[in-house]
Amino acid sequence: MLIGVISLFPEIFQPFIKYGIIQKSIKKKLLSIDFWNPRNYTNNKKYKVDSTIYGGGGGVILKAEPLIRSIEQAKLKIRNNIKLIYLSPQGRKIDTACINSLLCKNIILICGRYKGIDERIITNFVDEEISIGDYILSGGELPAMVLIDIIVRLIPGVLNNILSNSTDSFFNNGLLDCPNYTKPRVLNNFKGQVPKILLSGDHKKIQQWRLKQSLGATWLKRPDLLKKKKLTKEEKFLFNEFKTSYFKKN
Ligand code: 4FM
Repeated sequence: MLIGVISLFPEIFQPFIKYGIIQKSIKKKLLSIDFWNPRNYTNNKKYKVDSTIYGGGGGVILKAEPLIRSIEQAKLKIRNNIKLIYLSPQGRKIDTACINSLLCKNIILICGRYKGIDERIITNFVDEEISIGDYILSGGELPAMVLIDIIVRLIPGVLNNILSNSTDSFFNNGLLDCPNYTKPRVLNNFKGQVPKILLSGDHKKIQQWRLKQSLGATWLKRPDLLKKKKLTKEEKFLFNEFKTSYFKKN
């Protein structure tokens, strides 16, 4: 997968792409990330990339021409199957469906700064405007890294342990992950020791316990997710067991 990033501050991405699974997938050639800085594609002597907004009211936005040239350069390198994405709070809130639609594509991400970008970029070039949530950040760089991180984990071959991804929150068929424990077996003076069942070696029982805890965690922490989910007979049974012991304890 090829990712092109159009940003005034490509340095912000450097620590992010130098570590962990992003770096690994670049090394394995499963992923390539390139940067285009609108500052290098200005049409004026002062390298100006921003200008005031027509109609007044203050603030500046990114000018169209340096962005258009950056997009053209990025497209020269990436060439085919490109989806052009602009990250902004006005975009469609990122969700599973929207992520899946990006998976088989090369993408170009436009990171805005200041008060945004000239609307004609969105009208003429952008395929999808995406938001990572209802809050205002100071630029599109963090949202771009969030999006890259989400996508990279889903590229086949990137996570060597395919199971660890499929049991993560939201891929565990719409339920939150169950609690997990590791060594040491006992942490003195702390609440919540390792449940005995996890040490039993009984895989069937362990799998049931995990499903029950997932149902319980989703019920307590994200009831909105549980409402969306249709439970199987077994899940209903385990969920009832969870609630019974929860109400007994509280
Ligand atoms: C975006 C600031 C463009 C300035 C932003 C410009 C955001 C979000 C966000 C900030 N992006 N989800 N929330 N961007 O806040 O995606 Cl020009």
